[in-house]
Amino acid sequence: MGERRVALITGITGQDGSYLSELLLEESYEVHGIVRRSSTERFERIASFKDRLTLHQADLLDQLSLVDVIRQVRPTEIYNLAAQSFVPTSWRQPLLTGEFTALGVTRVLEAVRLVDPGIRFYQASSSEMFGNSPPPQGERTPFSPRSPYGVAKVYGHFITVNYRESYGVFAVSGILFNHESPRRGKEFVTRKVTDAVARIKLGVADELRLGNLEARRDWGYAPDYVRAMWGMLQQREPGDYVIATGVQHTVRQLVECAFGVAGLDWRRHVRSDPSLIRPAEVDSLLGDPTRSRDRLGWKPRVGFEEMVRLMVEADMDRVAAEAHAGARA
Ligand code: F7E
Repeated sequence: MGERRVALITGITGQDGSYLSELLLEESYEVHGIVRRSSTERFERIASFKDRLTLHQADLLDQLSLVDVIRQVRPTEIYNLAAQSFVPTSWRQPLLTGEFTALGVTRVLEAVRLVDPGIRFYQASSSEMFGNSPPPQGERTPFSPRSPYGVAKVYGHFITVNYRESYGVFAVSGILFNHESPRRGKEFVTRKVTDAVARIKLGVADELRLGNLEARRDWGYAPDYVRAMWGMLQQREPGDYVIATGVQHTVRQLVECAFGVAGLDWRRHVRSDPSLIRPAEVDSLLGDPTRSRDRLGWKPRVGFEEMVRLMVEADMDRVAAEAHAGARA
């Protein structure tokens, strides 16, 4: 019998949770996930392998529910990926964002401390914490968040570091820059653009409304990034790591690239919409992945252009299938 490898993932139905589950199943883990009860359940990202997972109802807002699940599952690793993760929503619901994205981390860590401080803990931290700090941003760059989401993530980061220092928990904070895929939610700019390109190309839409085209981001491919999460928990010592490609593009370049894949001229379709401009913007994110390369041996495999092409193609296939199903109905 090998060593027991049991993972518990919060946010398992999200983009990263779904890719991480697949990776851990390949690595022969027993994979458990926490899902919030909801009258409209959304399992499409994990549907094709849901029978290989064990899902538990619990909530980051409910301390005892977390203690109960951790007692029952007795995981060896916990990945805290659940959060209110859409930046614009954090201005509309700053308190709820703080409850999930900030205090939720403490609730999971408290449950770990109570049930078994030997559980290894991964916290999904974010490049949004750097905010206004000039690029390139690395592990030593000061935080200067620009949204209630960014502020909440800074809390999550420091409470993770604090449980490591106070209680000796193997707790790590992965500071991940933007990471995208065909499973990305359609509210985020990459997927919003690739979905619109597919719909415009297939004649079911004509226009795409966007906010700030000059913002710069370091966009990577989500399946590459979940490998780094796992790698952080396999180290001898806990630590914090920036995960990024080290390459930056503007939103405008993203738009050009995605429309280009479909042979479309973006200027004929993209309109600017002032209501999509944020109250405070993060202008320029560019990560320095030196530490993760040197210590984790981590490198991204899929670059920006290839990722955008994969996303446009996946959306074209999906929109075409939907149109076909609609025509038959
Ligand atoms: O925006 C600009 C927008 O919403 C990227 C989350 O995963 O990554 C993500 O946060 C940029 C911003 O991601 C639209 O102003 C222009 O400058 O795709 P986004 P984000 O805010 O960078 C970090 C690492 C996280 O942790 C977050 O959870 O694109 N932009 N026009 C637009 N953005 C959106 N969403 N929609 C637009 O129409």
